[in-house]
Amino acid sequence: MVVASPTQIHGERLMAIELPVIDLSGERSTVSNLIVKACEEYGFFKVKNHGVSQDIIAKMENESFSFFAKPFDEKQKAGLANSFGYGCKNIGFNGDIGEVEYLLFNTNPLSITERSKTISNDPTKFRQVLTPFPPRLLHSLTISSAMSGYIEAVRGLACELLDLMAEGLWVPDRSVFSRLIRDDDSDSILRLNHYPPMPLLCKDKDSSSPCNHSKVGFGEHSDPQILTILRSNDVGGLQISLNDGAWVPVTPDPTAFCVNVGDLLQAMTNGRFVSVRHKALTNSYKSRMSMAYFAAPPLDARIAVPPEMVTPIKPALYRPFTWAEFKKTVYALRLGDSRLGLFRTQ
Ligand code: GA4
Repeated sequence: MVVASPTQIHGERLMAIELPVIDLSGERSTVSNLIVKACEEYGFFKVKNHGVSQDIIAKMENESFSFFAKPFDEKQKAGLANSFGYGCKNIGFNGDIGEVEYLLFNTNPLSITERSKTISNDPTKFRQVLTPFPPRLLHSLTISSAMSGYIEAVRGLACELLDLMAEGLWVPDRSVFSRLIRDDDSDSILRLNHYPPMPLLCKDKDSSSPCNHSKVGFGEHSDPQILTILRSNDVGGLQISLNDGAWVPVTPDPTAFCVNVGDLLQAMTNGRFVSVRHKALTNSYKSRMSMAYFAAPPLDARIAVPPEMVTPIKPALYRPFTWAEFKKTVYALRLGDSRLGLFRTQ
């Protein structure tokens, strides 16, 4: 791990470190130990030789680019800003705002089957359909074949990583985490984010020094689900927060996936893995595009720690809860609010 000296930019301490890069083609037990170490120390790591074909990624990225290149009113037809569908600047339901436009999709395989009936040959034609699965949100989108191929591939990667984590943690039931994602009722989602270029702003108009205030694309938060598999183009912007409050910029690498622990995985590992806060800043002259797969369990899944991870020395940190209960709390709060603390046993 390379740790360079911290730099101070406009009051914010930035630390230049590189996240662990884990080569999935390595020897299995070595790989699983490296993953566990990264999840404990950083809650974030990158994977290479991940098995997701560049063709699948490129097709998905092209579709996303052509969608975001459309005129605003056409994009708006793709759905509602406050449920699944297209959104611009507004994040969640409680007034959070960022310099981002996005598409949110429910990746439930049953909904995909339903949606694929309406797949169009024009990949830019995402349009709204009604999902027949109450009590989920009613609005959903058609999913193209490139998108379902991508979702399948990243779901497979998420499951493989979760199995490696269980192995590295010596949990006897090796599919204890991945089972939740493989479930047909998994509440996993895919988010496509587009951060348009934002010219740098200067707070002090009279200052002669160069301006360097990147705008916040997606504010500081932790991911509520189990695991996030993020892929971005070659434009940086993602930063993660270290314990001491320093922000670490993550170097973009379009050939790798950036993986991070979500709140549920922190709870299911009894706090051994950390769900780390992160944010995305805009670039002053280039578009940043990211595609995040948030691997989540079914709504009625009970989130609990495998019994082997609870000992008299390390008693259960969180009470058992369902994903539905946790998700309700997440959506009742602001983006940057901490939620896991509300589920602690003591
Ligand atoms: C953060 C991670 C995912 O992007 C997301 C976000 C969700 C949303 O945009 O609708 C939330 C945010 C995220 C956490 C707090 C709540 C919910 C916006 C918000 C203010 C889709 C998710 O699952 O949680």
